[in-house]
Amino acid sequence: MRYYTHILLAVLLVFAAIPFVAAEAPAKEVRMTNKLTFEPKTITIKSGETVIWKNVSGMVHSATDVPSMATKPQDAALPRNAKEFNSGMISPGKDYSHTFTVPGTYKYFCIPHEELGMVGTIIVQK
Ligand SMILES: [Cu+2]
Repeated sequence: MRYYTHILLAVLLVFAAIPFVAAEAPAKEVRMTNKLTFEPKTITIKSGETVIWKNVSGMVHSATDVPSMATKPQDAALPRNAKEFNSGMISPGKDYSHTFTVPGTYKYFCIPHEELGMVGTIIVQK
């Protein structure tokens, strides 16, 4: 009888844990490529979701949304009240994550390749 009680307890624990696992949405992926692009270039997420930038190229990139660092003002934009973010240099094979909690449109760029057109957009919905 004790044996079955233990199994029952184990099953209950597994089911109790599922909502916690499901509550955390997987990060949306943006790849940084050898073609000096963010792929996809534009993504739409929901507020509270996380974007993970993966450097799948052989060179260093960044994901930067700091208007004062942009060569062209239109390459960096944030909703009012949103915090700037900057991955710094991401080496080949490395990644960087940022969680977006303020809805709106974010335009960001790669520091070494902004002038070569390496820019992206994230639309965060409520
Ligand atoms: Cu780049």
